[in-house]
Amino acid sequence: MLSLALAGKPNAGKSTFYKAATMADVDVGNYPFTTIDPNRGVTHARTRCPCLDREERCGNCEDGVRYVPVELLDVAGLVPGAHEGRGLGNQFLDALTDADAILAVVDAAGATDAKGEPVEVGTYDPVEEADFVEAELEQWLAGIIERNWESVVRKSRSPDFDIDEALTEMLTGFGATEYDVAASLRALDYPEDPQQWTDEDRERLATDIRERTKPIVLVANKADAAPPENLERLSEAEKPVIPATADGEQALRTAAEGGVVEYLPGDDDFRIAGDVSDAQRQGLDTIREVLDAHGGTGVQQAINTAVYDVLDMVTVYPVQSESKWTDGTGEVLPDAFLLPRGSTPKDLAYAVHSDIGEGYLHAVDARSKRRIAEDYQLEEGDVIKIVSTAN
Ligand SMILES: Nc1nc2c(ncn2[C@@H]2O[C@H](COP(=O)(O)OP(=O)(O)O)[C@@H](O)[C@H]2O)c(=O)[nH]1
Ligand SMILES: [Mg+2]
Repeated sequence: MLSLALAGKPNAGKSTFYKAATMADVDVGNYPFTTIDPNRGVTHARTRCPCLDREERCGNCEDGVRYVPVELLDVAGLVPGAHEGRGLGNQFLDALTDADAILAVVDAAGATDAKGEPVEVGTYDPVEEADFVEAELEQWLAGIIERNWESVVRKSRSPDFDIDEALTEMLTGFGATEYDVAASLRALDYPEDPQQWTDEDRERLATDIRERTKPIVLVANKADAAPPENLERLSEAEKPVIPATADGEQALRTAAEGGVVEYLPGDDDFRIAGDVSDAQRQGLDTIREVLDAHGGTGVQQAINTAVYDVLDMVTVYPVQSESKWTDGTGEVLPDAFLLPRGSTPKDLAYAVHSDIGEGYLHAVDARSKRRIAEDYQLEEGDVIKIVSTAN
């Protein structure tokens, strides 16, 4: 499953975001290290269900709104100097190696300082930490490369030395593939001989590998309490920035669960459906201000930005019957897979099951009922029947 990790300093609202996005119970509070072990849960990317192109809803969506499972990790708060082992530094950074992308959460209200200690709003500038997560990650990675360089130099004396191989071996723990390393070495100009590499060469490698393997979406949280000026300045960061209210999302999901409001994660509005007290109404009005200003609470938007924009995934629906869009049991559009754009029907076959992939014969587009080419690039919302010797 695709995996996203929440990162940022203590008290930015990571656990609140996690809890809202997964609706699971975790500790939330004003303690720097409330979350000691990485919390793993399931959240969802939101997309348009293909059943909207048919007469009846499939039963696996909310009236055409489809939620596709994505793993979400809530990791311990990061403090400046984490790459040197400060706070729970190394544990934190280790937890991030599993992630395909990072949601870097900042307290846009500026109600907590660089270490995550509560301060008076307006006395700390959150823009200062807009690049904080990648800086820590890159310095950490640069340290790993530095410490392992001796062994690369040693290996380089062997006649069958291959720099791609040596670096892949070193960086695989960080989630870098052979392909990432090759792309990095191509993008940047390096001395042939590892002994000639400078500290700057190693730092550039760390930066480039981080960009490739851990792209970041900045979540400007506590938008409900943030001066608009902070949000504006944060939005100038060189990565996607999503204003959000994690606790607003949590309140809406809780209210929706209790039947108090009609709201689906990612909606740009909600409707009050039950009895609410004056205090509740006031709370809901504050949340609505964020929705009006930013088109949602930002929680779903941040997840979707990571999945569909930054990681550039498409949602594809394998079926067994191209006429009914069902699986073997008659369920309509039972599964949705997230695959990188550019994936082919055979890639989908492998994602369903390695046996199906190995026995792949051809695929049929369930909309046109036509056979599709082996090199066809799957598109968002494709419904595909795979014909394989294994099914
Ligand atoms: N005003 C406001 N407060 C929030 C929001 N999200 C979280 N908080 C509060 O920020 C504090 C820290 O939240 P928590 O999720 O524990 O932060 P973590 O340390 O990053 O996991 C708690 O008091 C939350 O209620 C938000 O969107 N708006
Ligand atoms: Mg926490």
